[in-house]
This record gives sequence, C-alpha cells and structure tokens, in this order.
Amino acid sequence: MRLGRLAVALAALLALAGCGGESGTAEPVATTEVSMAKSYRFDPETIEVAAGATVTWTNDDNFTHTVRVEGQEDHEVERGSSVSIGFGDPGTYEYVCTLHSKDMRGTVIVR
Ligand SMILES: [Cu+2]
Repeated sequence: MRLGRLAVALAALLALAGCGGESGTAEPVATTEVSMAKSYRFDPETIEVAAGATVTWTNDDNFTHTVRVEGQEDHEVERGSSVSIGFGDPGTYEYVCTLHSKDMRGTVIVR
C-alpha cells in the first residue's frame, strides 16, 4: 500500500519534471532569435549563442515589452518591433522585461 502511494507520488513528480520545457526553466536552445510571444513570454526562454553573437528579440505580443540584460540599459520594444543586443564575452546573462518582471524572464548563455 505505502509503496504504491510512493510510486504514484514519484510518477507525478517525474511528470512535472517532464513538463519543464513548456514553462519554467527550459533547456537552452541554440538560436539568436527570441520571440516575445503571446502572452507575456520569452520564447525560447533560455538560449545558447557563441561569443560575439548578436541576439534579436522580436515583439510578437499585443503589448509593449522591454529587454533589460542584467547590468545593462533597458530597451523598450513596441509590438511588431525588435531590438538586437551583442554578447561579446562568454557567461550566463539573465534578462527581464521590466514591465512584467514577474512573468517575463530569460537567460542568454554565451559560450
Ligand atoms: Cu513585458
């Protein structure tokens, strides 16, 4: 009985972990293009680029968003517009939309 319950709990945990790609911490995607997708999302949330790459964020949502990489200035991106930011040095850069910082966060991993 107890073991059965444990197995069910474990299965539920594994199922939750399996859903990680759709929301929350995602596996890095090798791309320099990030969409500000409907609604209030960066897609993909975590990207991986080569040192010296320029990353472009395009606002495909119906609301104005921003991109602010930690330690850098804030870039406002109106719907239909985009912003490009260069990443020279390897490292992990967290960024946020300062208008919706609770929902819209992402990461650029520079190799
Ligand atoms: Cu936003």
